[in-house]
Amino acid sequence: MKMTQSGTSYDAVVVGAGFSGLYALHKLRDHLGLSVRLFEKGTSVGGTWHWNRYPGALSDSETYVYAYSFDDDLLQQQDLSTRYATQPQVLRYLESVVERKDLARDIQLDTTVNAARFDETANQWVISTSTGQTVTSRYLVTGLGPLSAANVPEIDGIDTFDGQVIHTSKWPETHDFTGKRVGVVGTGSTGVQLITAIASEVGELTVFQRTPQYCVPLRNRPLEPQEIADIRSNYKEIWNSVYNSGLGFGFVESEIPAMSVSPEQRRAIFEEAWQKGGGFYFMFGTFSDIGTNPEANEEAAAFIRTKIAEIVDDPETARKLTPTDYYARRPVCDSGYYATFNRDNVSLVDVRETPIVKVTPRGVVLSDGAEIGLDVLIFATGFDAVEGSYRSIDIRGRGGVKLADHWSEAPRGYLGMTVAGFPNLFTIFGPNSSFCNNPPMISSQVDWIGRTVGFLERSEHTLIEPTGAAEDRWMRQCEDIANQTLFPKVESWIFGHNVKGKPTTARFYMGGLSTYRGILDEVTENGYDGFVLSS
Ligand code: NA7
Repeated sequence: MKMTQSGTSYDAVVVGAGFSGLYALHKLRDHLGLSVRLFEKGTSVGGTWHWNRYPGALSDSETYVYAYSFDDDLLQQQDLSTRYATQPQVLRYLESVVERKDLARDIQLDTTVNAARFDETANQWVISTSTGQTVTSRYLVTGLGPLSAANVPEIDGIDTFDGQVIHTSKWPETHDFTGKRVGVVGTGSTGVQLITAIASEVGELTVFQRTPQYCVPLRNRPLEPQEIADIRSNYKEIWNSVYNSGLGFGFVESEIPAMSVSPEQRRAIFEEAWQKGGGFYFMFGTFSDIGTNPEANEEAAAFIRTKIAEIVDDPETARKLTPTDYYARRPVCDSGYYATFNRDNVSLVDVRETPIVKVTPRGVVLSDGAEIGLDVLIFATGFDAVEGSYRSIDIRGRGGVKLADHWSEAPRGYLGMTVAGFPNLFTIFGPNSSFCNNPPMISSQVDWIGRTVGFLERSEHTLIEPTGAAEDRWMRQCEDIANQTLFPKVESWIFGHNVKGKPTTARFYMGGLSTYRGILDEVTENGYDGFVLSS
């Protein structure tokens, strides 16, 4: 840090203290010896795991791969007591990283970055914060998270509601739903976790579902001491296989097409996966082509539909819960979701059949005139994904161009981390990053950013930015790969369908983690192919 006439100056400013920002701070400060300031708008570190404190919040990646891989001590210390980690466990893990790596001294909490402008005369970023500070830095690294800007539907009369309104990503410090009439809008990964967790706690629960989901049981459980010992003694092989896989979840991805085996074998493989648990395993560990071949997809979908019919007692409720479209969204994992609807205090409203028309002081009115009395209305309605996190910061690059304008037709970026016209800006998990288990994706990007900044520090160049052509090429590549899958054929946040007015386009690189890492290596080895380096 330097004090200059224009204020405080750092080598790098990092925004966000989640998985991305914490590793970026460590990498830039401790590996490269730079002065770094991290600004975080929350009252504590953790990012997603700070904000999403709703009951039932849990990582769908197995605990041992929902971690940083860069430090053996951190790996050995990680709490592996359960197969999947709950929100408090993940938060504790991130807090322990902050402690062990002595990161807190460079983190400023309760501070929102409002604006960041690239000053072309001084070749630096000028960053202003909610605390009235203006600081400058040579590098700006954003770790805002692809799923952090809440998506709250506009419903007539919502302001008149006498009860409590909550979005799951802004969960209150405390809550007491005992005996209360609670409504939950939304049945994505969040809604499914929340609904299952609170059903036994509330008086009455009404679930407002728009699109039914294919859910596969997670089967969380304590890990046996032997399993923990095996993981701890095999980290090298584990991370090697994670980084050499398509999705980075720690299981072997299937290479067998679903229709290449007999119907009996197929059912047995699905059943085994259903019992083993994990939605990602079910989709990618059973057969190689569930996400790409309509016939294979239908086999998986039909298997799950049969399970719904077996689990749910009331045929009408089962009908409403049963999806008919492709099984091609981010796989939803559950811990007893469908069975929750067998409880006497839980009811399901299909808002495609009977939409919510308004909210009154007493509750929610449906299109058939029915009023559902509520004390609490919870929105599990997801996020303005990827670019949504950037809307609240006024980021301006060369020529004063606003990032929001550069992204008006679609969020654009090269390799998911850099943007044309915005020198030395590194967007961790920015548009068209690799779609896979998040920590290894984030680690791959931060390692690349570290390598790139290290290169700049050693070279005569001071600035790096991608060309517009490289950005276009990357976007086309991401679009082409996505179109080879069934995912764009179904509406979801992955392509921006969930927020009114958002362009629907590829927001992720779906070519697999190992290929993505190979591309990053290649770009570096070819002298930063697609980039302009300048002084
Ligand atoms: P998702 O997966 O976007 O789910 C949001 C849910 O809210 C989904 O069921 C939506 O229905 C529903 N929704 C959204 N807007 C409305 C309105 N206006 N009316 C009724 N229902 C609505 O968000 P999550 O938080 O569950 O998960 C996001 C990711 O976070 C998840 O994939 C993990 O990676 C972590 P729809 O399906 O769009 O019809």
